Amino acid sequence: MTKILVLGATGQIGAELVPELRKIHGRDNVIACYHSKQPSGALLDGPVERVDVLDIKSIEGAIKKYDVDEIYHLSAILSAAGERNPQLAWRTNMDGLYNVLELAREYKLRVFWPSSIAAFGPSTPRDNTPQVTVMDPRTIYGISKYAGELLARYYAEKFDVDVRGVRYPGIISSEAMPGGGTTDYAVEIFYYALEGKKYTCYLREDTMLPMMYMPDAIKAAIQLMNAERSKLTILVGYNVAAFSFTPGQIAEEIRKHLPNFEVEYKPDFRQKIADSWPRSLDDSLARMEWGWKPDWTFEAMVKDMLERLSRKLR
Ligand code: AKB
Repeated sequence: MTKILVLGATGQIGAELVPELRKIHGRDNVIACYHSKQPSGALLDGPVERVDVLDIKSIEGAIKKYDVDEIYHLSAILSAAGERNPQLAWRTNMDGLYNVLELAREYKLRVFWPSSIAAFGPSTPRDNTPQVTVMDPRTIYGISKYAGELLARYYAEKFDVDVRGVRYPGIISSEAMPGGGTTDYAVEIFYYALEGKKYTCYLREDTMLPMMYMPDAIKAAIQLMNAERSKLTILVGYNVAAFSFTPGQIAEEIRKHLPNFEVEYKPDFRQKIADSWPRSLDDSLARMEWGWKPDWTFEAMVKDMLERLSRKLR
């Protein structure tokens, strides 16, 4: 029986990862940890705990209380929000990870910790971005993700901590809203379309970014955690890809279902961030080492999002 702590459970990924992990490991074995955002919905169908990732004693308290074996550490301040408060983003993202890794070392815990395409930067090749390439992040979030990859790998090599992770692209989901990311438009746009409102997109119409539907993001985390450790050469920061699209292309795809949907484009500070990220990713290492393969296509994701959200908004 594996006891799992999910830090950042009320965030976009956590809200869907917790129910999935509970299906696998049992309701009472997956503890949904939150900080500022209160848990609701399915998260309340099992244990919940308030944990501050900046307070090592607070995390340690939960580890001892539930006799934890694994941590999924998802708490982070994303790219756009990080630019509004870089000091808080650095502390949350770096000190939070450091605390988790220190406790993993001490209590011999396994850890999943995601990095992001934000770890790349303007001098990284933007198409089919290789696994190993120029790392040149320019946002505080991206800098914390790249530094985090190095720190996590250091803990793996120096202290034999079993820490693993992927570099997520933008994640699209129908359950929790993303918050403070540059790729958030790809979720917001669906709500406007379904409410019959015109959407003003903060990125240019032709801004291509790699994205992924939530079921694949969850599958990547669980599959990587189940992989045989001896087969993993890099442990953290695996590129994982599903599809890439532009705001213009997603608007067009939505219009196949809702023909009157209108979008206008008013790029803001997030354009510069998006322009520094890859357009597509080479995820062949993840495919080779732990069998990664996405299930969802762009077209199927758009159809499913519209169906799910229209039921939710009814
Ligand atoms: C963001 O936009 O900041 C995140 C990410 C790509 O990591 N969704």
